[in-house]
Amino acid sequence: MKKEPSFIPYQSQDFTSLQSEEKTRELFDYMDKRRSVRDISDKPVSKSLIENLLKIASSAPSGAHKQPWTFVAVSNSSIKEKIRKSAEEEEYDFYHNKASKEWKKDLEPLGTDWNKPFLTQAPWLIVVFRKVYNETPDGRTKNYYVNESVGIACGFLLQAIHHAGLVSLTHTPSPMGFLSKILKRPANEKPYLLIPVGYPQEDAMVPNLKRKPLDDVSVFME
Ligand code: IYR
Repeated sequence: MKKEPSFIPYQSQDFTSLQSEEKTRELFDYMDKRRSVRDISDKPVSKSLIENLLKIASSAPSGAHKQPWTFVAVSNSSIKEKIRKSAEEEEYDFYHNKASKEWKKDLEPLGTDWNKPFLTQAPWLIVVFRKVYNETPDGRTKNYYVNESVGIACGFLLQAIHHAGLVSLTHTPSPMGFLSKILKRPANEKPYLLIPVGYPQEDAMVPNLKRKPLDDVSVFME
């Protein structure tokens, strides 16, 4: 039997256009201060705060509303140690063998290397998995636009982390298969991003980057 869609009224926000402009100017100033931070302090962050962040991430739109993601939040020190050890092995190989000259040159302004102390310093590591399909008691079901959906959810997550006064880093050790093993994830879940979260160290430094002006990233056709 065909399922009838069920609809409810959309709860709109009713701002004037002036209010919207003011709000978006303020939001831009605020979001423009968000930076990827590697100098993360070990100051604790409560589990309930992390739960709120994950609820915000999971409110993201997704293909056919399948919400094809799992967020694994790790505060356990011995698991963080294991993740750091494996990530640093991959990163050592990347910086010494795999990375092309061009790639290493592009990374120079970031000052990165194979050392990843933030993976044990940060109070939480949020490991995002994308669910390529679902395993249900009745068999496999499909997900759609999984990369797009999980990418959007991670964007929501990064904004929420900033909103909470915390910092994060979108870390992508490659390959990331070790995360599935250490975190014992099923075969339908693939690692997507490793996001350490915490307060910034008091003396945290970030690269002096400039963002592209709007003209370089947009085209208007009026
Ligand atoms: N995964 C490595 C290398 C790296 C790659 C890119 I692209 C970056 O923007 C930053 C780092 C690392 O985390 O050091």
